[in-house]
Formats: sequence, C-alpha cells, structure tokens
Amino acid sequence: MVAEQPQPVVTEVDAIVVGAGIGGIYALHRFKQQGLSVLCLESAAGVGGVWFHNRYPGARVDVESSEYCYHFSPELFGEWRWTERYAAQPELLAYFNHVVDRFGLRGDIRLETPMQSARWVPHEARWHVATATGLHFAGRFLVMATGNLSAARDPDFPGLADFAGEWVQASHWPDRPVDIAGRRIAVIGTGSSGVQTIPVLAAQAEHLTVFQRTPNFSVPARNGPSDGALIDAIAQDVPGRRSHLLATRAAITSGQNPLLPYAAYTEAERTSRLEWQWAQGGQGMNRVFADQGTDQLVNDRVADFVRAKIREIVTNPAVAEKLCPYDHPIGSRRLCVDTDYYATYNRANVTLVDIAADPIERITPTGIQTRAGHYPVDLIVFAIGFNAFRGALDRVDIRNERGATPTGGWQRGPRTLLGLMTSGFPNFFFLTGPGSPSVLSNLVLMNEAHVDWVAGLIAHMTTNGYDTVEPDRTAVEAWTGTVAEAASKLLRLGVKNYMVHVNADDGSRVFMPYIGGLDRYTEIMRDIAANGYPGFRLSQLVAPNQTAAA
Ligand code: N01
Repeated sequence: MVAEQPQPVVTEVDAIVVGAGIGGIYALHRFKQQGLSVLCLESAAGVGGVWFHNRYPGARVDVESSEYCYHFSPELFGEWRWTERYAAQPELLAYFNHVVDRFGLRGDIRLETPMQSARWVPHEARWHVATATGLHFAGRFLVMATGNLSAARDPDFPGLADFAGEWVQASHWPDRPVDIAGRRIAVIGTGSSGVQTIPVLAAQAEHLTVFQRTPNFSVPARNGPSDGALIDAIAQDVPGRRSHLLATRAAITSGQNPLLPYAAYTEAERTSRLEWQWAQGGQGMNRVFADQGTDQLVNDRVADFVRAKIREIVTNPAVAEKLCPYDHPIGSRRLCVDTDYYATYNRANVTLVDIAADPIERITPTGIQTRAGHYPVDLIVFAIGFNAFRGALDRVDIRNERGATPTGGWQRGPRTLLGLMTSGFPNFFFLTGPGSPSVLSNLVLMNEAHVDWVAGLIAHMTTNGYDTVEPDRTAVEAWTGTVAEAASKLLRLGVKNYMVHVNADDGSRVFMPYIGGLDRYTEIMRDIAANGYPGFRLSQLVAPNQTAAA
C-alpha cells in the first residue's frame, strides 16, 4: 500500500512580496496600509537587501543620504538623522531595520525563508509559492522585490577550489570578522565595489594587489558630516520634496544646474564648471554639460579632465596610465564615487596588475598566477559584479500555466511593460526591473514610485471587480521599442557593461534600463493609471461566488 503524501499546508494572503530590501519593505508597508494581507519572504537572516549583504569594508552609498532614503513618510524623514553625507553600510542597515520596526513590519517578514518556486494557477487566480524551508503560500499577487544587482556573479577561476587561503565575495561579505590586518590581499574587480573597498583594505593589509581588467572613471565622494540644516529644510515639506525628486531625471539632484550644452559656456566657464564639480565630489560629474552623454567631443573634454586628475594624484606615471580609462566615454559605465581611490596607488604596499595585458591564468594553492607572474596571497576578494537585471529572477523557478519562465523570451533582451511586468505572467510584478529607470536612478525613490503604482493598480482592480492583470503582448513590444529608442543616440550603448545586453546571434546591443528619465517615466506611469491602464489586460478569471480554492 502506497503511503498517502501529506498535503502541504498552504497559507493564503493577498500579496506575496519576495525580498525585504528597499522595495520589499516599502511594498509590505504600502500594501498593508491599503488593507491587503501581505507576507514577505527573505532569504537572508536580516532585512536590508543589498545593504544586508554588501558589508565589505568601505561599503557606502554613492547617492547623498539626504536623497537616498524613503520619502513616503514625513515623520520617518524628520526623525532620522544621517551622520554622513554618504551613509556607510552599518548606518543604512540600521535605517532599514528602524523602518521595519517603526511601521510594525517585522512580524510579516519570514527571514531565512528563500522562495524556491512559484506557479500560477489560473482557475484560482493565485500564485502558489514554495520556499526552500518547505513552506507553501498562495497569493493573488506575487511581487519580486529582489533587485537588479543582487545575484552575485560567482567566481569561476580555475584552481579556486585548491586555494589554501580564504576567499570572499564583496557582495556577500561574511557576517563574521574577516582578518585584513597583516595579510596579503588580492582584489579582483574595479567597479564601484572594488573602488570602495580597495583604499580601506590597503590601509590595513600587509600588501594589497589589485587585479584590474578595465579601468573605470572614479570621482571623489568628498564625504563628510551630513548637512543637518539641509535635512531640516527638506523635513519641512517632504511630500513636496518627493514630488520634486520624482520630477527630475534620476532623483539625484546634487551637482550643477541649470544644465546647458557645452557650446553655451565660454572656455573659462567650462573649466570652472569641471573644477567646481571635482571639488564638490559625487555623481554630478555626469552632468557638467547637457550633451556630454551624446556628443563624443564634449565627453572627451570631461574624460580628459578626469584623466588629468588621475595623473596629478598618482605619482608613478606608469601606474597612473594604467588607471586611466580610454576604452569608454565617461558616464557610459556607472561612474564610481570614491574616497582616496587613486591616492591608494601611491602606497608602498599596493600593486596594480593590468589583467587585460597580463591575464589571470589560474588560482594556485598559494596565490594568483597570471601569464607573467605569480602573486602570493592569503585572502582573495572577488568584486566581480552581478548577473544584473535577470539574475534574481532566474535563480528561482517561476512558471506560468504553460510552464514558461518570465525571462524565457528575453534572448534578445528584456521584454517588459514599464519594467514591471512581462506578458504571460498575470499578477506578477518585478520592482525596478529592466525597462524602468532602475539602476540609473536613486533606487529608493524608484522603488517608492513602483510600489505606489502597483498599489494603485491593485486598488483599481479591487474597486472594479478584476482579479487578474497581465500586459498585452503588443504593449510589451511597444514599450521595449520605447526603451530602445530612448537609448539609441547615447554613447553608452556601444560600451560593454552590465546595463547592456548583447544579442548572441548578431552582436547587436540592447540597453536594458529606460534612459528617458525618471521624470518622463513617472509621467507615463501616471497617464497609464489615469486612463484605466491601457496595455494592461484586466479580467476576472474566478467568478465572485467561487472560493479561490474551489
Ligand atoms: O560590479 P561591476 P560592482 N576577471 O560589474 C571585473 C552598484 N553598487 O559590484 O569591467 C576579472 O561594476 C569587471 O571587469 P570588466 C552600482 O550600481 C553601488 O563593482 O568587466 N575581472 C569590473 O571591474 C554598481 O555599478 C554601490 O572588465 C572581472 C568588476 O569586476 C553596481 O552595483 C557600491 C571578472 C565588476 O564591476 C555593480 O558594482 C557597490 C573576471 N572574470 C556597487 N569578472 C554604492 O552605492 C568581472 N570582473 C556605493
């Protein structure tokens, strides 16, 4: 006799939110406020998302703290005091924990409960979600708040398994002390993470060897105490500030305004704008001239300026030259924001290895073997980035009733409507997805905008008796075209980086985020909502008198 399998106990909620990071925390709060039952699944042992995992030495935000924080609650904004212009990871983690407790959300978050699979069950109009811990949930809406830069790229260097020392990933830095002092350390990768951690590690290590494949442009953060007077002034009218930020290109406003094209300035004014921005620090170097992202000659002027600064700072001319990026326009890859990055290469205990010229062949038991030499190390830090945009969707098994996965049709780049939904997947949202301004913008405000919009859509469905929403295929194709068109004239489209999808068949490129601006994007979202959600198919799959489980 075959033993009967016990039926899993299924907990029913209105919305299942996956991820307790920036977007997930706000989604949980916002949906609860509108009367929905909500559950948030989180794989980590704590809340905070990227700010839980990215605890490498030197990790801090590169958008100013007065902007990189929630604006949905004036009270929350007014009561929190940032200590630094750019908050460090521990302070950010404390902030997200504070938000969770302040709004009574902790009880709705299941920590160490990774979502494993999700299935759409049409006759119930429900997503059935199973966790790696053996729990089962059913929800009308499934909201992936899993981020775009959260699925770390795993190191696959030959020989790593035989390395006798220790290795860590910057983006999943262990939650335990990692010895730095007195050790010989290697950092592989010089994106934002590498650029932030290299100076901090160098200050303690016996020796630090940096393995750089592509130099990136980096500008000084000029970090310091936060501007209390500025924060107090914003606190007087947080809703006004929020609307203002959402009506800007990226909700990152530090820098110079008004922004005119290069030709509008005299030569003396151009130099003074560049010098002012360098002295000011931060992402504003992307916005010194309105046309620096589209006109190669203008871009060259900004890039030459930063390269001259690198040569001024780095005393060894050969090292300075290796650090100067020539292969991409400035701003075409994410601009790094650093504290003492270039000056770190003046230290006697720091070596720069150009692995474009001298590639890593393998990891040995005692260090790193390049074509030209062997570098003995005790600790390897991999700062090699993420499987951007789709990595967090691909690492779980999400299927619609035909067995398809959300990214299954994305061979030639993501196909989304508003970077929030894809066709064939009813009631399935991914916050700040490809096709939205996402990583080009301040992700706290971007998440707020997405969550508010989804909350409005759910309210509209409830009011009008719909249980299912799904984007039309034609609307998805049209939006995918809009995203491509917005990027078509940009210098950055031709540059290799995690924002660009390269088609395997013909090598053509797709810029994944929507670069038309958060201002334009939020206008489009508002219009769609105001006009009854054109492009989104609203329907009623389950008759009102049927119970969901019937
Ligand atoms: O990742 P990246 P990241 N062998 O992809 C190199 C956000 N962020 O974690 O350029 C050798 O930028 C790779 O080389 P190449 C922010 O949006 C924010 O640093 O491909 N090297 C590159 O140098 C940022 O843009 C903050 O040639 C290899 C590096 O690794 C995004 O996260 C802080 C390699 C990866 O750079 C990602 O930044 C940190 C290999 N096999 C991150 N594979 C703040 O807010 C990759 N590389 C402060």
